[in-house]
Amino acid sequence: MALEQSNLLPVIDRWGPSLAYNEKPSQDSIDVADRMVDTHCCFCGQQCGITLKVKENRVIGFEPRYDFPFNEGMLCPKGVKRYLQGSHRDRLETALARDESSPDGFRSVEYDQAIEKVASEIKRVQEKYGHSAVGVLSGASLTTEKAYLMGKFARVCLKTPYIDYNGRLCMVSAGAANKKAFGVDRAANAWDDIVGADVVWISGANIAECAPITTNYVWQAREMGAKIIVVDPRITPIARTADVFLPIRPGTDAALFNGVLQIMIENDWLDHDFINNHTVDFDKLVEHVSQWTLDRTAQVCGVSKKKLMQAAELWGKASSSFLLHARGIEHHSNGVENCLGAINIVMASGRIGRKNCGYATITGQANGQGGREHGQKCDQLPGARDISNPEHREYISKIWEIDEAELPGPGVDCYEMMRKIHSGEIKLLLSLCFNPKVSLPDSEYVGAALDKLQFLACIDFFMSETARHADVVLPGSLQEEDEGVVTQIEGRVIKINKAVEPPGDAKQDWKIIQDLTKALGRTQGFSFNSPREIFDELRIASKGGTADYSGITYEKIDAQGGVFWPCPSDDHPGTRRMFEPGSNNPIAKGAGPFYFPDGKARFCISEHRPPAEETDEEFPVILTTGRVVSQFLTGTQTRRIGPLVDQYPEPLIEIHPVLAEKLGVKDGQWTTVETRRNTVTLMAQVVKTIRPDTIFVPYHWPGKRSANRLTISAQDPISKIPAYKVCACKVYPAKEPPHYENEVEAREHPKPKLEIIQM
Ligand SMILES: Nc1nc2c(c(=O)[nH]1)N[C@H]1C(S)=C(S)[C@@H](COP(=O)(O)OP(=O)(O)OC[C@H]3O[C@@H](n4cnc5c(=O)[nH]c(N)nc54)[C@H](O)[C@@H]3O)O[C@H]1N2
Ligand SMILES: Nc1nc2c(c(=O)[nH]1)N[C@H]1C(S)=C(S)[C@@H](COP(=O)(O)OP(=O)(O)OC[C@H]3O[C@@H](n4cnc5c(=O)[nH]c(N)nc54)[C@H](O)[C@@H]3O)O[C@H]1N2
Ligand code: SF4
Ligand SMILES: [Mo]
Repeated sequence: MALEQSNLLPVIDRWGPSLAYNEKPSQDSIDVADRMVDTHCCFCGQQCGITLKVKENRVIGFEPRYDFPFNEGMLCPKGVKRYLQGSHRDRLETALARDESSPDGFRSVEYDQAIEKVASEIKRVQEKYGHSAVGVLSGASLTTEKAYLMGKFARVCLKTPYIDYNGRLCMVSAGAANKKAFGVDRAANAWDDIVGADVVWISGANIAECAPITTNYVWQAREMGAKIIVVDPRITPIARTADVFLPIRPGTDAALFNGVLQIMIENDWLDHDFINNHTVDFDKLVEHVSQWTLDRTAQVCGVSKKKLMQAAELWGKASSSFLLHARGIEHHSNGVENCLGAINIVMASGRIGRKNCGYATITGQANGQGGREHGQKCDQLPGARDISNPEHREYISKIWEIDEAELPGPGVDCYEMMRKIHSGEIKLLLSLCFNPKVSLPDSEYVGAALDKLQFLACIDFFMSETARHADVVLPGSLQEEDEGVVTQIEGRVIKINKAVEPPGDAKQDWKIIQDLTKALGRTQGFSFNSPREIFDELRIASKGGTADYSGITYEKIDAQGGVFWPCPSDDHPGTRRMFEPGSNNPIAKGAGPFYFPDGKARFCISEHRPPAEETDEEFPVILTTGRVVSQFLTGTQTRRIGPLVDQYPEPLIEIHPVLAEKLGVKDGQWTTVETRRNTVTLMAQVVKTIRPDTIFVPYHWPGKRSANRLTISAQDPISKIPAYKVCACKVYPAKEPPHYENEVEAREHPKPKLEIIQM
């Protein structure tokens, strides 16, 4: 697409030349490092190895790190430029308190006073309204130690059931489906099993932009003769090179998988031995999918019968395969069913638990995997234990040295917490590593909830859009300012190493949380002196759970270049491939490889349900949302990194020429998208790489450019994931250009004043 440079002028005028956002850009290029720190990228779940160049207390650059086997030195643009954020002038170096008389709404305050203020508000609210009037939001970009601490902090210190995390918006549909089918939630294989597979199936994952290193594995597989099947409403870069591309109608993946399984059954492309010996309930599924005839599937999914047959035949006849999916099938009001559909075609083929026979969801955030295992989910305790299970409660209560009766029960998902704020049940919120104002659907409702709170405290290193609603903002730590473990996309536990100290009054997040416990006078169980001490407790807490880390140590991670969980004892090397024949686990106890008492996997019916909001005469176009390569999530970090902004400065509306023509929309012109919730006006990008009934808008921007002003808050009933990938909209040429100038942009927030004002 040729976007005229002049169309972008308002953007460039407003933001200035890219490197201007960093304090000493010209200095950086000539500085010589005095230390090199091997660590990992702070952004996506692939967790590429990277070496940071450090001078004094400043990260000044990076070197590729070839010794980490996953990426072998390769990085995407975000990994290359991440080092620029640490010295950004917007970095929060003091605590801030709301001050309406200040031009930017906040003033700097002493850190200790800010902690006292948050603690006194927690006490006040809990004394008046009870413990559960306080809620906690947490994040999967945090290290596992911090995630563990947050779960313990909410339940033991605050005594509230209301904690949930941003992974709720991410991989929970896959997690729930994996637990239903396999009894455990982790990628079944390491990525090297992709290379050598006959067929690679990729559904709803834009790997070139969102998991770029995964592309390399797929290409290596293709070099060795693999056929590639891609299912996506857009011709993504990987789809351009696919052998079979199915341009699916958004929201119909369960139907597609059912249709493929039906073809497999009709042609007997099944592994009967595997089905008979290692699974249950295939019969029920056979009956269910019989309704998914080729005609019906093609009609519901909006793809040709020929392509469906081709995909089913390639998959059905293969002798080895790897199926990958991501949010494209998970961000739906029937996201769990979609994932079950994917798992069903894997299990019917019997191609799991062996070399080059694999299945995985592509995790999202840096610690998307580890962050969903150790108790910051509303219904979970460490080791992927269940907070409603009496034995699990008893075990964790002992470790936390509390009476089991004191341990709160399950809470609610993070969107339900917003509803509870509206209904007045939750009055105070503490948010760490979450930017719900931009990331949750129907964001007007979310903003109104944040403003309704009696008190909001945020811990962040930048002034996020959510933090702008806060009463107190506490300056937290960047990834390179702390150590700890994360679990990357393959289930490999790796070590993040500290490169620099947090600047000014900023502190490691775990220290801030412990300072709060001190100020609350509830320190029992919160006297950790380091992440290592937290990890040592976490190891014991996870012992015997499905996500067993008890045999993992920092030293073992260093020695082995990472340890795959489960790793149940000191002499255990870790588990690279799950579900291998003969493998053992704490639930099956030798009965079989899957995590159920009989050791068998479960076929579960994957029901097709239409999207929560279907198109109609008034809103005839499907809106789907997602990502671009140079921006990350709500953009608080990447919108501050000049070269990444330059790569994709503004959200664009991807629209097919046929639809554009019909609606009078032109390339590079301001275009309005309207849903039942709100409107957004952005520039159109007319491309042939999208279905003509669908538009795509990336969601990394706040305010009036935020895609989440448009999205619907419908959720999957099981996983509670929001349906970001489908809602109904109308699209028309904008009546006038949008006015963004008056909205407070993250990057326009001036550095907090340095003088310390008494609170
Ligand atoms: N550059 C970049 N990389 C990232 C991130 C980022 O923000 N930026 N975020 C990380 C995180 S947290 C995540 S969760 C992952 C997300 O990684 P992905 O899931 O790969 O990314 P998305 O863009 O959300 O959506 C993927 C694809 O789903 C397609 N899609 C939409 N609706 C449907 C549907 O109904 N069915 C099917 N089959 N496909 C559909 C979209 O066209 C899109 O190409 O990326 C991680 N990596
Ligand atoms: N429309 C639409 N909406 C979506 C999606 C979509 O595809 N479409 N995708 C969803 C998905 S998959 C995801 S994962 C969510 C992400 O949604 P969020 O988690 O809300 O997004 P982030 O940008 O990661 O916000 C995290 C905040 O924490 C801060 N932060 C990051 N690391 C740390 C840390 O270590 N310590 C501290 N103290 N702060 C930290 C960042 O500066 C940022 O302000 O968005 C979801 N929203
Ligand atoms: S964002 Fe992901 S793919 Fe890019 S360098 Fe970081 S970890 Fe690697
Ligand atoms: Mo995500």
